[in-house]
Amino acid sequence: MNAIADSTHYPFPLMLLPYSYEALCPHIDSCTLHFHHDRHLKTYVENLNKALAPYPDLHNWTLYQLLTNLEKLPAEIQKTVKNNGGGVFNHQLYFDSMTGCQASPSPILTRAMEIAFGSFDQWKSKMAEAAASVFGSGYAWLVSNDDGTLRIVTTPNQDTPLPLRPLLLIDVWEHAYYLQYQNLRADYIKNWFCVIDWDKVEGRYLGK
Ligand code: MN3
Repeated sequence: MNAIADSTHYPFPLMLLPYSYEALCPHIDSCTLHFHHDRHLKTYVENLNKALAPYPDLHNWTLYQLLTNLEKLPAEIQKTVKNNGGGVFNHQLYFDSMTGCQASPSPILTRAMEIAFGSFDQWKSKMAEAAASVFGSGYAWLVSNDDGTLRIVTTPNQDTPLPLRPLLLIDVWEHAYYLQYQNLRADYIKNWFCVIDWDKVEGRYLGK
């Protein structure tokens, strides 16, 4: 699924995990995935649908449309849609950016990383640094600009980097790692690099 091109609208469904709860072990354990997907994401989906329920005019809007037109929404639901719609968007993309099958970036992506960051390893260390630097809850992202150049950004809370094109993100809210890693965010970040689904990242980069 490409979350950017996703055409789903109200009532937004709870996405299925694209792998088993054990698939990312030992890097991310099944208990963490159960709580993160079945409880945290589910709550964002429910709250988003609840906020939109009284507004039939918005029921055919996609998540992308809602999140990039927040100022056009009724004032009383703007914040709720930003937080919960962002929570749905970010988590769908996060879960859909991981795999239990080891892989590495393709030559196209590797080349784009070399241009933007010097090398794949330098991208890794800059991405890890960005993820570690998020104060409190938020995300570090790999995004592409309109001209195809790559950059790293961070966002607080459930903000998204839209309309920049998101390729990959790491969730550094404590709920993403605390059950398994407790306060050791750096260890979680280091292991997250082992479960990146590079096929999906490349698909987003190429606009598929
Ligand atoms: Mn999360």
